[in-house]
Amino acid sequence: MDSIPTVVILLSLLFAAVEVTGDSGGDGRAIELMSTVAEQREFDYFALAVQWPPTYCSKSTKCCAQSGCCRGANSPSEFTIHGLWPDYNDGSWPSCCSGPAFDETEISTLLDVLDKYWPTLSCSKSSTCHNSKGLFWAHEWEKHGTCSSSVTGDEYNYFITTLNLFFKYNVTEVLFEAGYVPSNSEKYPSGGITSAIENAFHTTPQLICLNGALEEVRLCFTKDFKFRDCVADSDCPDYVSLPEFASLATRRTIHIVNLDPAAENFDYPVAMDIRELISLDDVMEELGLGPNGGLLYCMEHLEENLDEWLTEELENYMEDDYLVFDCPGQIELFSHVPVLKNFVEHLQRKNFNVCAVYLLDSQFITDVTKFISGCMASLSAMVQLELPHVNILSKMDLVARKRDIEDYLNPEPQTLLSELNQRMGPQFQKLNKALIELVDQYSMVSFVPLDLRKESSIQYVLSQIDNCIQYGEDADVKIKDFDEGEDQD
Ligand code: U2P
Repeated sequence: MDSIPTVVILLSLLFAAVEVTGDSGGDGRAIELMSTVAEQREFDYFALAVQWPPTYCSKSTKCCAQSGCCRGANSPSEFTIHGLWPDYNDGSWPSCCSGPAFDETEISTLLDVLDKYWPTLSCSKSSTCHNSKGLFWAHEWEKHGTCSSSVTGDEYNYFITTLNLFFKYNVTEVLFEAGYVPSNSEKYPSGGITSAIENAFHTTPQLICLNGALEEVRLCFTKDFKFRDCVADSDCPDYVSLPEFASLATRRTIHIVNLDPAAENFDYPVAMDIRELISLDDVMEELGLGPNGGLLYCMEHLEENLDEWLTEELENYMEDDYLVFDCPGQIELFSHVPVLKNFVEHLQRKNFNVCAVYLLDSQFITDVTKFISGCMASLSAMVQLELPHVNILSKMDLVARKRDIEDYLNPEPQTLLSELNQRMGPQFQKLNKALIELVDQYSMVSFVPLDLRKESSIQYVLSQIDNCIQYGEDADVKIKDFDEGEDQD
């Protein structure tokens, strides 16, 4: 399968790049196609599978709007439903039985509850039994719900039955009360977790683990919803973790590329560095140029060496890599000098998805005139680079009076105009109006605040950039015949 790399460009000036392949983000569940099986023999019992989202989400490296893994501070903090599965006593299960295809309108009254307690955790769309891709709920209904209809009835009843079981047997509550609380440092005995559930429900659960972390608890029921033993054994080691949500920002592999020949120190590793090609100090010394002329000389040298230096360096970053190009802040690079435009085109020719991220220092925004000037600089980069573009108000953690800045996050054009008119002489009124209309037309008056101290803020910024570059939305379909009894994850 061809890889479709992705690039983010951060300006102001940071230039960021992401490279994404057709990898599914480790979510096999969502990318397999299944063939429809018309009739299957009657099942023997039910398994209710509830999953621990932080463990499930530790597999995914991508964010997208639909994924419960990407809700930052609002990410699920308890076990959520994976599915209610009809099973056979021999350890196999029926799937994709004849029955109506998933219809969201059937469960429209349950959507809020399902979104919270049965969230989609993956970014890839789930395979349905009719060789198409859809919601996770569609997958669970068509694969399992259709095979349990002798007991759970139609689609609405399948979902309501599952929700009722989930609420009645609250695995999260049982484990938390027994002291098995989320922790990134503790390990808990699997036997203790099993005992806690046995004490509460008088049944033995099946525990499923991923890399030593508890991923799923399965409770088994007879067809009249009395507890019974599951057929398969737990697959967990003796001691397991129950991890807390880990930041996607820290889990994603990001490579920083320095494009500033005048940069001095970095507190983080730099994967590629223009200074290996050319440095401003050398240019100033050898050619007798000043800092600005020297910088432009360096950038033009970079342009001339795109094929050799950049192409060669980029070869080290193929599979699923996310590159951030940190650009020098000189405005001319984004207004009329074509170096960065050519740089971007080079990346695009190499099949990268590229996005510009414009960072405006929030401390700079002390009044409306500065805000408009920041917008114009960003607009100029937008026009020059012709890229999907995200505007960020950075360093929000350093702003003393947050309320003053918040007014600029999504301001009314009319309010901006009257503030501008108040600050400037009457002869500028026409110009002010034209400026505000321009800024409004280009949707520039919308900044995402970034506060580095807040996980939710970082997650939000990442999700904006991910949407922009379609990071995580390019999973290819692995075509695979559905084999009854085969693991789908
Ligand atoms: O365990 C991996 C996947 O196999 C399916 N499964 C597992 C056990 C069981 O009793 N019944 C069953 O269907 C699940 O597939 P999914 O619903 O995710 O497609 C489970 O994830």
